[in-house]
Amino acid sequence: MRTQVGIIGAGPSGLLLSQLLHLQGIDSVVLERRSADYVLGRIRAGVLEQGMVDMLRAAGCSERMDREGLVHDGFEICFGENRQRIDLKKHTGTSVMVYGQTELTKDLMDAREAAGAAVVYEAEDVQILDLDTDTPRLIYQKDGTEHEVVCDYIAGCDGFHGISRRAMPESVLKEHERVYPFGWLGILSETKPVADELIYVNHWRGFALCSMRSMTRSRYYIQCAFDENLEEWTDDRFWDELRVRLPGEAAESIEMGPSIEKSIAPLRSFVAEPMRHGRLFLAGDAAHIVPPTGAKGLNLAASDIYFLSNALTGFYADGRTDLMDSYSEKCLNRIWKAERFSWWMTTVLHRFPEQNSFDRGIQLAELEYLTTSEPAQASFAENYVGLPFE
Ligand code: FAS
Ligand code: PHB
Repeated sequence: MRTQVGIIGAGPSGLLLSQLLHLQGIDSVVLERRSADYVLGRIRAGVLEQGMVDMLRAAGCSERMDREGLVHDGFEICFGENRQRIDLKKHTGTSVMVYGQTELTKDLMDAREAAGAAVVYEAEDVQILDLDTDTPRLIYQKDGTEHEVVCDYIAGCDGFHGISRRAMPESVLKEHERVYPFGWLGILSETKPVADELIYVNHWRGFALCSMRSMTRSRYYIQCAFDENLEEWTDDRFWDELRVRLPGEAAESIEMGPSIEKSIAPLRSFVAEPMRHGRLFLAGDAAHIVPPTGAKGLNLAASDIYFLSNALTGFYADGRTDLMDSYSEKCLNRIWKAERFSWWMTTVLHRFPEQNSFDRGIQLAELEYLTTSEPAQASFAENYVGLPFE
């Protein structure tokens, strides 16, 4: 098979890139090692920055999001007896969209299928070959047969555990990482959300977050040990611990019900540099990971794909290579600012096992300053809604 852009991974990054290239008349093939159902079964992000919303509209995949998504102008931060709303709209003039990653991935899958796109699911043992030539190749196994895709360029959209980052020469690749000593235990339930907006909680027992997917489907998280055993967390135990951590009024009014999904996510900050080597471009989780506290992971994938789709379009439409040359630097400039914000939010809202009384005092001072200073809230808000794609 011959294509212009070979894309590894059919998560949000790979599918969004494929759809945007298609609209510019650029051909791509997407190779995904899992089934479509498996990809859709992963419950992940819930909050979209305006930049991602704009990208989905540009991709022609926003009709259901615009119909079912929830526009949120702010959210609450709670610590001790304090509850403070951060007014995103007032400070930035913009909002965020609550619409699950599962839903937007489904919308992208449907759009690719409607366009007759070459998205190969259950493509096993994908390998990158001849990367240092003008015609790099992807080979993969499917139904017991080896297949080949000859490309001009390869987009590594295969997430943190994918193969594309490992195809970068060790002499070139630099990795930066911080692993946090805790995880997030999350559940999804067909229950009315406890509030109309998100509630982030710093509690002495640990972090908690009240989120949602709709006004009838809630998403809750509590901080847990990084090596927590999911089997030991019955629904009842989860609800009891969540309610201990919530402010009284919320704890009293929360609607509880059976979990329809329950999982533990590890928390890490990670950046791989550079994000381009020759004809290989890394995008999304393949190149960076943030702790989900700041709701940045999926939204960083959006800005990567914005820069990469523009670079590839510039090349095929006008023979430009300057946007390809500046791709990595442009992405990393925005990535590091999101890494900083996500690290800061995680550091301020979570209980660290080794935390001493000074650390706790600093955390409370950070929260006290944020919740009593308008300029501090304005700075926080511009990071939360997403810094510009520039
Ligand atoms: P993805 O990991 O989504 O997709 C990569 C795709 O590549 C996968 O489908 C994978 O199967 C495929 N792949 C991997 N190796 C391959 C190979 N060798 N060959 C072919 N295909 C291969 N972000 C938030 O903003 N908020 C959250 O609450 C949040 N929660 C998260 C919870 C978890 C458990 C995880 C892992 C991430 C979470 N994230 C969250 C971040 C998440 O949303 C990512 O940012 C987002 O999925 C990034 O999308 P992709 O870059 O497409 O990577
Ligand atoms: C979610 O709804 O899954 C969610 C929302 C906000 C976050 C993290 C996760 O910061």
